[in-house]
Amino acid sequence: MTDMSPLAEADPTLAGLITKDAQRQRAKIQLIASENFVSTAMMQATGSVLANKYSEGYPGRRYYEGCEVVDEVETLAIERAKALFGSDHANVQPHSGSQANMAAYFAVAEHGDTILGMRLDQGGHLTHGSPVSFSGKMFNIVAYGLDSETEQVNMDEVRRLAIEHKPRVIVAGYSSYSKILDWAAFRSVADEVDAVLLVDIAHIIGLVAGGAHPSPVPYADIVTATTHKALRGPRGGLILCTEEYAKAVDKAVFPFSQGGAINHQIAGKALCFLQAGTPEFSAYAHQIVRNASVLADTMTSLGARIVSGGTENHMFLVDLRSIDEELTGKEAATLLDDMGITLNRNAIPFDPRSPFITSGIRIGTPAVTTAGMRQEQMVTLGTLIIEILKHRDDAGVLEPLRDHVRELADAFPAYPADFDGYVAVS
Ligand code: DSN
Repeated sequence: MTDMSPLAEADPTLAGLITKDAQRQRAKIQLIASENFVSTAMMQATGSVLANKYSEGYPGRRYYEGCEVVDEVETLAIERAKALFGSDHANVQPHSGSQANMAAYFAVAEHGDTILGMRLDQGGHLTHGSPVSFSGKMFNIVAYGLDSETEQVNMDEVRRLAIEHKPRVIVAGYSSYSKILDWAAFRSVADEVDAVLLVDIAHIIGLVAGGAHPSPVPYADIVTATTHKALRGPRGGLILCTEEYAKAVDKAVFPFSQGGAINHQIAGKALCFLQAGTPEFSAYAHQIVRNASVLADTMTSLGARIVSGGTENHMFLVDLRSIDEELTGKEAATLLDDMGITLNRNAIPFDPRSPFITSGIRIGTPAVTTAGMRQEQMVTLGTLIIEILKHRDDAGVLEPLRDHVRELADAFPAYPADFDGYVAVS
């Protein structure tokens, strides 16, 4: 199959690398909370001829001729996004979640305005105000963290900071936090200080779409997201907003922060919004949450401390010091990957170690749920992770555990064994 494909003929080196990564994805258990496995239908949509078309502007208002079909594709994606999430307006052009956040900020704020967001080292995202990101460099950032006792967002603290600093924008959302945020409480604080409420659901968009997590759309002025995480769509971004901010959001995406729309990715977004509206997807989203909960509970029962007291979504952080005071996130993630379980190290709240070393790991269940794993496998997986970490210096214990991990990965493959990693052209 491989040697017949146009890609393998044109560039065997590249084709070989793609196949090598398909094998990596299949051979190891994928627990990175922001990753998933797209369907081959998604690969067809995103690998289509729509990649050839330039279409700066919006449907019906383009700067190029020949946009009549991509207009239909983008309109399809917009209408499906609006229907799926119940929003007034959708912009499906952001190239990524970071681009979506940049456009959302500049739709409602000026360079130098104050933004209140969650600290990166306590669960937020780079674009919520980290000093190394455009957000921290271009805006005056005030950050809220987690309560040191509960390791959860304290709305009294958010309110206190909002009243003191009068931000133009309040950001609710995260990339490593396992509890449900109180959207109504954020709305109330935003109203009190006359701020715009921006909710970043990049991580939980699939859970929201599937009804497995409360939706912020009724409360937020603007919602930003990615389409490639729990939603299982193409790599890209999305902005939803009320009618009031529609024009400003569109202008902030194009021409302010982006050029041409990436039409093959927009086609993929149209497809994923269709798929995410089905009962099957809803069942999938609920299973992601069940799997995360069982995995966290299993690890807790074996002595691990889960940050924030557990999980209510698709992910959680493990405080590795509860397993071994000396164990770092870097060492744990490297060892687990070598053993066949891929995840990432992650700072835990109030982490005494550097962000490069960390005291935690982040675990997420969207990808393993796509691969077909259920609660039974989560119990096995949680036990394997703990056993590996507890016996990290004992090769005699690790070798049989490696075999066990491989058996589990083999029983729930992301893709068929003979899949090249790219769709065939018929
Ligand atoms: N890098 C993503 C994550 O892993 O959470 C967020 O953008």
